[in-house]
Amino acid sequence: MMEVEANENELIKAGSNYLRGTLEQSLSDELTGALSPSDAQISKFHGFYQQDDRDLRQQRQQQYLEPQYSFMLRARLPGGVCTPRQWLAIDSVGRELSSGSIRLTTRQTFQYHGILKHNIKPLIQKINRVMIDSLGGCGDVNRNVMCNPNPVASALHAEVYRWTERISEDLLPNTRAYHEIWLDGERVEGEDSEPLYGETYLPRKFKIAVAVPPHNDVDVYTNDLGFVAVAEQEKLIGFNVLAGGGMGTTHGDSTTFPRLADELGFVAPDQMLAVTEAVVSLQRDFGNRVSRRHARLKYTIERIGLSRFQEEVELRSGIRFQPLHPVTFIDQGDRYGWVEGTDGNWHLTLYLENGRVADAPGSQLMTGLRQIAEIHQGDFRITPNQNLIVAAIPASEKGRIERLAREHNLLPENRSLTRLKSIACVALPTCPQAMAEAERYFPEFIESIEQLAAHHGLSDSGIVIRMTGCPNGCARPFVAEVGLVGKGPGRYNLLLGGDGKGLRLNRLYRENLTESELLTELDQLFSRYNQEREAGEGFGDFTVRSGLVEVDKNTIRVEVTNG
Ligand code: SRM
Ligand code: SF4
Repeated sequence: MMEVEANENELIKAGSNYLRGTLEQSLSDELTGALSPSDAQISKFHGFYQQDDRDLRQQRQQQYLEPQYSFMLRARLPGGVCTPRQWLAIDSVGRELSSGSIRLTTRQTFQYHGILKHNIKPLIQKINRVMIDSLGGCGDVNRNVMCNPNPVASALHAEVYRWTERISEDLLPNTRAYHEIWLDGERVEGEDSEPLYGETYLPRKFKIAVAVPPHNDVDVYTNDLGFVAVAEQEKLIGFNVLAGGGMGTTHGDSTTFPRLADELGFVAPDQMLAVTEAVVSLQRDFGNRVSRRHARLKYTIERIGLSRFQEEVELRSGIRFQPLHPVTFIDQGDRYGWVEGTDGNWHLTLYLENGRVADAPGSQLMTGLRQIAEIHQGDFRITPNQNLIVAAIPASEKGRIERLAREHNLLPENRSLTRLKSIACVALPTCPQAMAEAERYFPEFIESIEQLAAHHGLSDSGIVIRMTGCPNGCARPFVAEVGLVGKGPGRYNLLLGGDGKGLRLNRLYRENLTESELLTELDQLFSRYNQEREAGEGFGDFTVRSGLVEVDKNTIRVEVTNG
């Protein structure tokens, strides 16, 4: 039911006739490259965002031209898994209908940038031919469901992945609008309903991840809803359920904050969907529909209290949480190079800096992946750290795949551990929220860090560094050992104290620093770390132990779950 007071987005959703809005009229309006303002909101549920090239904004304004509008489209790809055939289609679409690159994201899917309005429909139709859609890629619904992708314990991973897919399917919007508008599906009057979401969908985006310990590459505690797989003798027995994580904040607004999810309890695998639906329906009914800034589940839980939230989940799902099972996480990054699964197949994790798959002089990444897809018989898995795994390779094919990967600069070789563990968000020039550079600037920044580390004899210590162009937190900077969060052009907040496992929030150390100020600070910190660290102590742990930052006990999850 609509609340009396509601923000603009709620009214747009309510008036959209289950996400149709006037999208078709907006698409056929040839006078502008843009959509109408309300359709630009509705389009997100269909997986695409209206953007404009920020590098060109001023110039176009001076020429009295409208901004250089184009669209970013984000696909739905549960667990980041796709087949070589699908990859070949993803590649062709990237070349033909977007800006010519593919961007792997921190939630294990891919995006295209620079799509012109008239190319949106052909693009969606093309990916649909290989069974990929973009429904719920963005918008106030469940987003791409993440799942730990590097399957050493092959059978366990396969089972967990199947649950990931089921959650993703279960939470898809029911509306036929996507099929009608993009796939020329039949129009059936009066047939729409949204039994779970309702006609105003959720108050805000909703994110789910499933982790398979001991790896926390999905940063499970940063999700609205998290599942931690518990196995006995490599057989799945259930999940620890977590709720209320999130990263996004607003500079200068202390009512917004990053938050790690709380642990609710343990459930059996076949109880997972009921618990998921209960949490989603609770957020639908209790989430803040007045202030979008405070609309995520983390604020709902803070407002109604964890114990009431937990009771409501139990009541709605008809499931009583059992005590948590102890689990241990050891890292939050990707495991590069070759890994052998228990089924005898091999998996090769490639390195794609900040997830950008493109061809450039001397670095034909996109072509390399295409050539691998042409011969590969297993599948591909996009990782939560913007990389790609060539998965399920028989031993006999290892040589051929590795040769292609090496020829095209796709292997992690010759990169520092810190570079391999670090990520940055998209930011400029496409992201409308960016206050500072991230993806474009990060490689150069890491080079300076590598020099500093070498100077202090720290070349071997892989530090998790994450940079974002604003405090929305798309590269999950608040669980990094070093978080760099854009504050303004060329300026960043420096946060320290993550544990390298995604189980502890970091803390603000210095504010609004320029690059040279950042490097001066890090120079001093590295010097102390080199001299004062204890054996085996990570950089984040060192900054906390030595009192450089004070970490609030509520922002640590390690004590509860470590077995
Ligand atoms: Fe994000 C908004 C990119 C993962 C928190 N995010 C955006 C937009 C769409 C900007 C906008 O509002 O118009 C960015 C598009 C940039 C571009 O040009 O492509 C954007 N987010 C990304 C991606 C592509 C970053 C990346 O470098 O990979 C990631 C796509 C994920 C996906 O495939 O679904 C991405 N965003 C995240 C994550 C990480 C995660 O989910 O694990 C977060 C932090 C976790 C969280 O949600 O709390 C995140 N993005 C946000 C927020 C802040 C939400 C909040 O609760 O305050 C926004 C802004 C918003 O929603 O209003 C945002
Ligand atoms: Fe854009 Fe900010 Fe997300 Fe970076 S963190 S992609 S700048 S919204």
